[in-house]
Amino acid sequence: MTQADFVVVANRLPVDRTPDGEGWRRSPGGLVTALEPVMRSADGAWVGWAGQADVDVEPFEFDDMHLVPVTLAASDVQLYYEGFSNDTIWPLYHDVISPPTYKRAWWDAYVKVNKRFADAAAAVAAEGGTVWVQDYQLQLVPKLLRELRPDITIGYFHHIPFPAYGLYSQLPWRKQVLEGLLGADVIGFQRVADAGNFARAVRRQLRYETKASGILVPDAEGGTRVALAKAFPISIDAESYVELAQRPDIQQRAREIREGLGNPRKILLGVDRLDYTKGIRHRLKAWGEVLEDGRATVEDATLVQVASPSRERVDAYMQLRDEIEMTVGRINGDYDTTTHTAIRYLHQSYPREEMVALFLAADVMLVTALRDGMNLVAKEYVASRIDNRGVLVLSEFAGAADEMGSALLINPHDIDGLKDAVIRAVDMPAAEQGRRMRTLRRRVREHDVEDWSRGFLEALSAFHGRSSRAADAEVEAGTDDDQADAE
Ligand code: GDG
Repeated sequence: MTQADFVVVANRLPVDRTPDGEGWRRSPGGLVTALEPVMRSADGAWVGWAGQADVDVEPFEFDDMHLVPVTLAASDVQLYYEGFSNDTIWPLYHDVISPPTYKRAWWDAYVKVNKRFADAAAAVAAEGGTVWVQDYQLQLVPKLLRELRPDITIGYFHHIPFPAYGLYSQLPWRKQVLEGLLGADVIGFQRVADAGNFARAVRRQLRYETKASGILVPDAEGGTRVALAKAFPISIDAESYVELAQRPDIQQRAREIREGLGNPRKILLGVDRLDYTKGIRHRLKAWGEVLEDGRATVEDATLVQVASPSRERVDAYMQLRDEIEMTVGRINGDYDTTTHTAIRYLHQSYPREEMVALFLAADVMLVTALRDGMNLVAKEYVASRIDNRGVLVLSEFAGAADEMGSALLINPHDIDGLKDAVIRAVDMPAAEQGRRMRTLRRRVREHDVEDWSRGFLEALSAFHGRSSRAADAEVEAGTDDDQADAE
């Protein structure tokens, strides 16, 4: 295996097994698209799990990328992935919407597996190269990697929220996780507020000094280096959505979807992984009440809810599925007619072409997350609306709300407010839809995913190896309102 100047480390490799179990195919997802140009130009490598437990796979080439599989035993999947990542960190970082479970055996597995990823990255990175670590499953990798390979530049991007200090401080291993992340030269977050929460946790727990976006971290030689903690909001490959939306077969499919639903006057759409952070129950409740109040009928509007299967072996997800399916059954039982339905519920995954057809068919897109790092679906919907029509109803608790102020912003906990927004969206005049949609589309097309990765990597190469004095001048030029927070 050759060494690479640019290495991505993520929980999953960007490929899945083909159905025959013999070959590989690219897994859908924005991260692969975002990183493809850099991967190609830098002859990059990608370190990650291939998705099957207890299977050793040798490094291999795919689509001009060197893929370096990390093996996970079934017990690692259970303790590190389903346990610590998805039943401790995920609920804690999403504001404890579901209670996090703290288990020492899960933490031990998390440490062990993070070491394995760090070892694999250290082995594949070339002298003086760059490693970009992705997301909450690998928060300890930056520090472990720096210890193994002080010569390399390390970036980390956090795709989910970073919680307020009062919640973060519940974590029994709160210091170790902060130290793990601070091994990176640049720690990227979705929102300014996430970076602020992180800096506050560092000040409170580790007593390190912060200056604007810079954090002064003691280094192994008794000096200080500066790590940058800053927002780099992620985005989508907007042009690929535009291209799909322009395809006549996909437009035809959108018309078929409408007809298949009995041509209701309006179609409302929700697209989410089936996850308790996405506010699917709140959305169903609001829609059920709109029908109950007689403010809409099933001939007026149908809600299509795609809930793609997710984390099906974690208890909280099984319970959520039961609750949602019971609610859908009740609402449909009460309001369906022989020709029209209140909710078309689809617990399935679809190809991207079908998703775009759904976006084109939907007059109103409902994103009602209770907490969400960004929410790419909101951006995919507006990118697909080449007709400048349609209304995005967007939770203010999704990172996307920071950039998408022209959506109808809602608080999903306020069911009356959500109901009013749904009605307003359904009744919105075409001219207002156009004004809002044009602004939203401009933003997403200007700040696409390539812009995101370029911005992060430029900051990373500019910031690496700063002595605290060199960086001081720069960070002091910024304002330090974060420091002014009452602590
Ligand atoms: C995490 C953070 C952050 C969903 N169902 C199908 C399907 N999808 C696609 C969507 C979208 C992606 O999956 C989901 O992305 P989100 O951003 O909405 O949410 P998470 O999965 O929770 O992602 C999130 C993101 O990381 C990136 O940083 O925005 O906040 O939680 O692209 O379209 N795609 C297809 N079929 C489906 O059935 N093809």
